[in-house]
Amino acid sequence: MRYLTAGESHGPQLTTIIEGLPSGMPIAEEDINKHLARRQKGYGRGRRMQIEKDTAEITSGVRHGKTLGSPVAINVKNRDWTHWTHVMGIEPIDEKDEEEIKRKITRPRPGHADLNGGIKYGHRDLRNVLERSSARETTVRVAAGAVATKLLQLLGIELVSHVVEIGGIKAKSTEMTDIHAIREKAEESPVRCLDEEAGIQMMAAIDEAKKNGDSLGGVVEVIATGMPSGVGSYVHYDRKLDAKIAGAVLSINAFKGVEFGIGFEAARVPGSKVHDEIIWDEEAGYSRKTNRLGGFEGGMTTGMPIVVRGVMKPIPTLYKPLNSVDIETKESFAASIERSDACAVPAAAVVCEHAVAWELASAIMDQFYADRLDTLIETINEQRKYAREF
Ligand code: EPS
Repeated sequence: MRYLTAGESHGPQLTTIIEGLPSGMPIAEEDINKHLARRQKGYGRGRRMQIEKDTAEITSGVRHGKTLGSPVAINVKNRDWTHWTHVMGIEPIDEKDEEEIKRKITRPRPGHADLNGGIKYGHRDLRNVLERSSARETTVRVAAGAVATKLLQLLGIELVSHVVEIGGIKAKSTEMTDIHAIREKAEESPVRCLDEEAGIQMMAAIDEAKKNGDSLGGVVEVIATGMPSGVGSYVHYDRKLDAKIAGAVLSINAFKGVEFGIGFEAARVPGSKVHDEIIWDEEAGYSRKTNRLGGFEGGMTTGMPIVVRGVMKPIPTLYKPLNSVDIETKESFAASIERSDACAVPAAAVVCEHAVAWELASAIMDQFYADRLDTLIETINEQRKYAREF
């Protein structure tokens, strides 16, 4: 299974095309829209999110509510486009109008793709870089991930995301194990935090950062339950599923780190406190007494919940100016902005959830390929039975 995304932040629309879905899979625009709405929320978002109301329009690959097996195309309109029709127009413009229409950007923002992207593609108007490098693109990554989520649900696999840290404020580790209860609690919190007390402190920290013209990063966690064991492979580096997930998480805008289970803590404790003892019973088959490795051994799923955390740096678009250099004059200046999100960590948790969902669904399709949903379900159930009795 594969997908592409296209679209600029202030262009007419964003698009994703998904290829490789089985036929006969029920899917509706609402299955996507509910996740797009979750991504738009979160304490600390800026004014752009008041303009947008992200809504998916499926334009191919689905007939009467079910996938056909052909590519599924999904479009999401940018409402903000109406303010940018001239600046972001597709048609060529007269040189004499360039100055007025283009609103050329020659001042790269530190921490963004602006300068490197400009040099790389020869764009002396840095808008040509920032329009695509913008995290607006994560809208359609969530749309593709929402379709993957639907497929996973039909196979008995559920995902949830929550925020474990913002601006150095850490949530207490949760006692909750029921994924539905975790989901409910995360959705109730404006910062998607399961620890109410910490959530309040996170919001105060976001207010403080905003007041100071600053921004905050954090850590998000994604949990996935119900994955069959043995997905991915130890036999070759590029078939290890944890590595693929790590790559997907790091490809989210502003993500700088990733860990599974106890993660970096594994460097600090002996092996007896890292590895999970193996147990077996008739009903569940093989499982582990603990889940410190976060659902992976040897690049393969163990059947235990997958626990992935991603680190997001603070958004680099700051009201508090950082120094940079104008590429036309080579003079230094203090970068200032018109609008930004003081903190997008809660939204990024939803993006991360969908990035992980995509990798899980894609790995399942690679390993248990089926043209039809019904045969896919059968194959996965057989695999679960085989592994239980092995
Ligand atoms: C973003 C800058 C802001 C954010 C945007 C990501 O947009 P604008 O430049 O229009 O003010 O709101 O996020 C989204 C639009 C979104 O949908 O999440 C950036 O530079 O990455």
